Amino acid sequence: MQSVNFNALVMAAKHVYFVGTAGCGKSTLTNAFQLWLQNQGYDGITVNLDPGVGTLLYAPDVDVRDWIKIEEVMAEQGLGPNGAQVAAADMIALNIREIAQVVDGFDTDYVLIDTPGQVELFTFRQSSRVVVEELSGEAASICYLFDPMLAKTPNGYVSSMMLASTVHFRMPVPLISLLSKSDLLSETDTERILLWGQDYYALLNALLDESAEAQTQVSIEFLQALETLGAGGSLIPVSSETGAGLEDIYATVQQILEGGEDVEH
Ligand SMILES: Nc1nc2c(ncn2[C@@H]2O[C@H](COP(=O)(O)OP(=O)(O)OP(=O)(O)O)[C@@H](O)[C@H]2O)c(=O)[nH]1
Ligand SMILES: [Mg+2]
Repeated sequence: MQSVNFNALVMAAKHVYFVGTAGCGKSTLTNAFQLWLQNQGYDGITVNLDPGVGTLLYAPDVDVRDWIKIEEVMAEQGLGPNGAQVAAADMIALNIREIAQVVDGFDTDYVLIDTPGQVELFTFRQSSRVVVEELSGEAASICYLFDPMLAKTPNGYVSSMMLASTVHFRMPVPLISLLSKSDLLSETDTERILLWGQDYYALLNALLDESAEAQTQVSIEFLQALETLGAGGSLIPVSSETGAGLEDIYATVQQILEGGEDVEH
């Protein structure tokens, strides 16, 4: 009879991908969450998956730019920045076994993965799915960051829900929705946004109150479809600035990937 190594399953590092639209706070949160983990006595390494990033505010433990640099792809293949990003995404997938070996070489509780700002690249390229499967397998989870300025209006909130649902649809791994940079929102705005995540009718009413424009009608149709599909759900408000919500990210990832058990330290 085949035996299962439960110890290996429990001790495996948990992988968290930070995903979201350009400038929503992925890199800052990757860094803030690593520091938070370290302050709590846990180990966490960071992986930069963006071959096009110029300067990062933290020094990643594993950096995809050691394999692929966007400027070199542009020069060698005669591509513009966007075409080069697409080519680079495929090149990362081709090198992913080697990158995964380097990541696996770290003895760590958490692997925090900072993804490129072009969320559609991560979402729609088959190569990204290969990267997640090869790098993380069963240990993968995604933190999807809602941009606070977009999530503030009912129409923007539904658009963000659609993006998060698309990411979830394309990447069949657990997805945790975060309200990013919550320190930039007033308490009233934060409460309103959090209510929309918990109460379908509150969001529907907010959409109806917002305007009678055609755009709102479209949002309502989308919202109804998302509700039927069981998409959406509560957001965790977080801030890399104040540290709010970082503990909640930790608790949720533990809950999802390890059935609520705390890592030993
Ligand atoms: N007030 C506040 N500002 C933040 C927070 N997180 C990030 N920022 C700021 O938002 C801007 C973008 O942050 P990044 O972390 O670079 O965002 P990103 O999603 O990695 O950006 P791209 O990789 O370019 O898509 C920077 O000016 C950050 O200082 C936060 O929690 N609170
Ligand atoms: Mg970034």
